[in-house]
Amino acid sequence: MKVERYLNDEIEKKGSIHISLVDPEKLSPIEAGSLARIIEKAGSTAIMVGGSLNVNESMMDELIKVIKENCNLPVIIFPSNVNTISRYADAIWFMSLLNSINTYFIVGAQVQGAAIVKKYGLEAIPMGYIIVGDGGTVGIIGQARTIPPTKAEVIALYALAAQYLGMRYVYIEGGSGVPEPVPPATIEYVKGLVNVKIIVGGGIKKREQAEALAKAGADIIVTGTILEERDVENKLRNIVEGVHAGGRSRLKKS
Ligand code: 1GP
Repeated sequence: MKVERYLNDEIEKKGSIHISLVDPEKLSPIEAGSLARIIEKAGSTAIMVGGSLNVNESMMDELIKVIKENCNLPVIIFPSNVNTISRYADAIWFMSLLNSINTYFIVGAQVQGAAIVKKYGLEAIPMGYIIVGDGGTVGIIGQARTIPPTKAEVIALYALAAQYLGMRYVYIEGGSGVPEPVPPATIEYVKGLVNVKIIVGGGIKKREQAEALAKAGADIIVTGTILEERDVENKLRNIVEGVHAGGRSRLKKS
C-alpha cells in the first residue's frame, strides 16, 4: 500500500496532483535520465511508464531503471498488456478497461498478469479504466466502445460500477494526443456521484486546461505528450502549477 498511500496523502495535501506518463516507445533510456530529473523538478508526484504500441518488458525494465537512478519519484506501470510488467517498478495500476467489447481487456489480461505481479512483488493498485471520445490509439487497441465525453451520466455510472466492484481509482481517458481533453463539466458530474479517486488524462497541453479539470474534481491529472515537446521544463511546470492551483481551490471549498 506504500505508493497508494503516498498518492492519497499528496492528494489530501494538495487537492490534486500531477503524474507524468513516459512512453518507452517514444523515449530512449539515454533521454530518460534527464527527463526524469526535469519531471521531479517540475513538481510531478509520480511517473507512470507505459504505451499502447511496440513496448515489451525489456524496454520497460531499461527505462524504469534509468528513471529510478535519476529521481526519487515512485514509478507506476501503466500496462497495455501482460508483456509490459517490469520488476523494477514500485507499483502497477491493476486496471480493467471497463468499456472494452473484448473480455481480454476487461479480465483476461489481468488473469495472466496476476501471477507476474505476484512474482515480482509489485504493489497492485486497483483501477477502472474508461475510454471516452476519440480514445486515441488505446481506444483502438483496447477495442473500446468509447463514450461521448459529454455523456457525463453514462461515464459516471461506469465510474460508480467501478467503485462498487472495489476499485479505488477511476481513470477517465480521452486518449493520448487527442485535440481536446475531457470537458471539466463531465468530471464535475462524475465527482458528484462517486467516492473514488478520479484520474484524468488525454490531450491536456495547457495550464488552464489542467487547472479547470483539477478544479472540477480530478484528483490526478496525467500528461504524456508534452514531454515530447520543446521547452518541456517550462511547459511541465506550468501544467503542474495549474493542477495545484485547481486542487487548492477545491481544498478551500471543502
Ligand atoms: C494517455 O492520458 C494519457 O494515456 C496522457 O495523454 O499524451 O495526451 O498527455 P497525453
